[in-house]
Amino acid sequence: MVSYNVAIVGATGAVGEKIKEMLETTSLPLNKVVFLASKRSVGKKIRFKGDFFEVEELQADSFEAIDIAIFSAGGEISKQYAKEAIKRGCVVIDNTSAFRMSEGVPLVVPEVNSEALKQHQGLIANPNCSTIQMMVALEPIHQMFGLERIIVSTYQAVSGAGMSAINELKQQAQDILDGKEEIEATILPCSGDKKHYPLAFNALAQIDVFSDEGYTNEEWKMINESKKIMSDQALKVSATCVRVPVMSGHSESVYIEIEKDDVSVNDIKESLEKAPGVVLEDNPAEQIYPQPLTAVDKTDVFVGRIRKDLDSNKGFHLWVVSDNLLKGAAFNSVQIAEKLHEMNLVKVNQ
Ligand code: NAP
Ligand code: 3JN
Repeated sequence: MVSYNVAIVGATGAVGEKIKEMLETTSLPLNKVVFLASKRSVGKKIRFKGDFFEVEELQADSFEAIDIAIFSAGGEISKQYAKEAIKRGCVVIDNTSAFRMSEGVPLVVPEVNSEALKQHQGLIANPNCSTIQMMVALEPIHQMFGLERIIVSTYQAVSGAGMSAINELKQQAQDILDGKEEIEATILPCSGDKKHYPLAFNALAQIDVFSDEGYTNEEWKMINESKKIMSDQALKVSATCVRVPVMSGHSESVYIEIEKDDVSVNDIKESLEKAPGVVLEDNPAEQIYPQPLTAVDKTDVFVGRIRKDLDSNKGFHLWVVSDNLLKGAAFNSVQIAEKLHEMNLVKVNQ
């Protein structure tokens, strides 16, 4: 029986740690897993399925005899090393934005467009976390009633910005509770930008750097990736992305306009109840609605607060929550690997 050698690139990071966890329970037959990171982490021990493994330094020849490489070490590392991995016969699943919009690179959410995997030429892109959970929630509605417009506002957890941002928020919260007057901010809202603001007890309407038309890069990712995944360049999409002081679990307030007339809230709920990867949590009478604290460590996308718009017959509002490090990144990547295996789309190197 086939079994795969898998490499995690960025194994010591916030996403890499979760990829390791997802590989501990995957249905993918594994021969071995190799943990790669920068020189700084060489020799660090990683516990996997009860055994300890040393982190190795990422190098081009790390990919000799690897079948599947899951990259999560930033776009520059993907641009430098994905081709080295592919040259050595690997299929690369890339968690960064480096190739998401490249022609010929499938951008895949398995519940939505796993058929696109058949087109892969060694590289598959994993979408942005905020896009993934929105696509899982909206695809059943898209299929049943057509979709014309999406207007989304996100409430994104700090874990989406990596380990150093998580540590910064914890320190700020502690310093504020300790009554310190100077609160240090050196990373958020965006590590490469000119100014930094505290996130603790705050909300920052900036994720990634500002770009064209006053939108940030995170907002452009949601706009462009949604159109590519749903194969609909005419889909109207707009986004406002906001960082909130939540550890894990992105929340989204999503407004949609559908194509069909006379669709009820119950019709929308029925389409979601049957949908793969979606859990409906919607009972206002019992105060039941999705929350990041209850979504964390789960691989599903939770949907609630479904309401018809008061002015538009084709407009609906939804509240969509998911664990950004799982369905938004690690789980989606491992699901892609499982699908590639099921569809016989991995070349085995040994
Ligand atoms: P993180 O916690 O800062 O971890 C970064 C990882 O990259 C660490 O393992 C780090 O290794 C490794 N790395 C950095 N420089 C390297 C180098 N020169 N060579 C080899 N490895 C290197 O960041 P994260 O939150 O896990 O995110 C990592 C990347 O994943 C992001 O940059 C982004 O592209 C992607 N991401 C995607 C999503 C999504 O929406 N799908 C969400 C979050 C992140 P050391 O520990 O040795 O430094
Ligand atoms: O901030 C978040 O909640 C998600 C962040 C994702 C991210 C962070 C740094 C670089 C990405 C991404 O996946 O789009 C990237 C990137 O690869 O561009």
